[in-house]
Amino acid sequence: MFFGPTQDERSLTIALNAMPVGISWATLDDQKIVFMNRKFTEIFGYVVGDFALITDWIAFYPYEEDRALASARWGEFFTAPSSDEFLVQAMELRIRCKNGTIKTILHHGVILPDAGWALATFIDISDRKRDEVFLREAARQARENQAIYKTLLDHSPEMIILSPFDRSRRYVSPAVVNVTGFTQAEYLAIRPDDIPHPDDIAAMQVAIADLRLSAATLAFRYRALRKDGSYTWVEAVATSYLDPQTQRPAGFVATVRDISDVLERERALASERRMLTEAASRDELTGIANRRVFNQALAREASRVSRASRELSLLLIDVDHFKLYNDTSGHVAGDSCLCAVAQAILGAVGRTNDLVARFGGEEFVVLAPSTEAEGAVVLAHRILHAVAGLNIPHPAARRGIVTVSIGGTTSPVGVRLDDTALIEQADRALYLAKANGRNTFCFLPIEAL
Ligand code: GH3
Ligand code: MG
Ligand code: MG
Repeated sequence: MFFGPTQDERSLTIALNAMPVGISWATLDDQKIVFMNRKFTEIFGYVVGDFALITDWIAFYPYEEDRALASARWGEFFTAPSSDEFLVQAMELRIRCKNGTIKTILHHGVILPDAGWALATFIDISDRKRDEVFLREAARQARENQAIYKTLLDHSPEMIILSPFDRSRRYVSPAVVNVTGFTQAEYLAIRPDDIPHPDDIAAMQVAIADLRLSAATLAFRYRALRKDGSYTWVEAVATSYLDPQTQRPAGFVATVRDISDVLERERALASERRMLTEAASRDELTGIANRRVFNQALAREASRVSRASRELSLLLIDVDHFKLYNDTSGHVAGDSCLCAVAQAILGAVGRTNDLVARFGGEEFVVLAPSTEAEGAVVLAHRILHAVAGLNIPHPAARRGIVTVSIGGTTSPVGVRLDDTALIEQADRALYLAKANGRNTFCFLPIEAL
């Protein structure tokens, strides 16, 4: 009985079984493990009898370095045995349990040579170890992620802003200096409301209010303050992010890029487009509307006249003896003469609804919506006078100056016309005007069918 009196052995067994650490007890003379407390069995699954000798136990250390450590620490006593109590220093070991799993253990020992026994304690620190490894790995991953995010943010050519709605922890990426000229610190020191141009604040606040209301992505343009005090046009694409607890939008992340180049290009394109449409609708020589515009206007007005309450009139104007003018004065003078005639016709036509166009060669047209026959006659005479009033010398003509002849027609209300009917009738009237001696006006109505 190594415990001494029976009563003491029972008490000690109860006491050791109540301990929250695993305890094994061995006798020194025969090197046998004679006792394992309840916790020991709970940790490892082993019971007394699973090992013949203390030294067998070491076979359950799966790692060589742990075996070496345990042998060295315990061996210190055996290499220089003393009669004093010998404490085996704490060590961390991995031990294979009866069911094959490996546990990490904090292991102490005490040898009492006088009494002839050795006691070993085992604290299972597997969970703590696992947590430590997990935490270390999590911390490593967090550091790695942080490095990745930082690289992304630092090298993004677009300026990235993080802006919580409570205005705490605002962030701006280094590209802020490219867009605004401000450094990150300078930019963050500016009140958010002082960054957009005063005229853009209202629109921006509306966008931010929308982001605050629901998780969304919005794009908006504004003029952003630059360090030199000027403003540059930028486009922000902002997405709200949610508070993980409340699941409500807590702020927004925005990428902001300078779009002054883009706007410049858009403006240039728009003005080019305007110029092109204008060029496509203008007669190159005289600058007044061309045949294309006239055709469109005629188609539109002819289809409307059947529903309209007023007539549609058309005047066809042809310069008299213009071939002779070219022959005597030259083509260059002919061109300027056509320009002058075009301007005279334009000046004679008062109403903005009336369209004056070059029909082709030395022929012009006036399309006059809501103009009845009487009105067309008045208009024609005004044009005759205006052209004659130019007093452009035309030695080969009977009157000695450039004149025009005009054929006019008017469609009655409620008649459905095809586009060419008016032109053909005006052309007939023009022919009559020529036949009547030129510098005159002839009118042929379109009879209601
Ligand atoms: P009429 O009084 O019968 O109309 O005689 P006209 O000589 O005016 O008639 P015609 O149709 O025979 O001649 C038209 C001339 O207009 C022929 C052409 O050389 C000239 N012409 C047409 N377009 C232009 C132009 O753009 N510039 C110049 N300089 N002349 C043009
Ligand atoms: Mg002609
Ligand atoms: Mg002519």
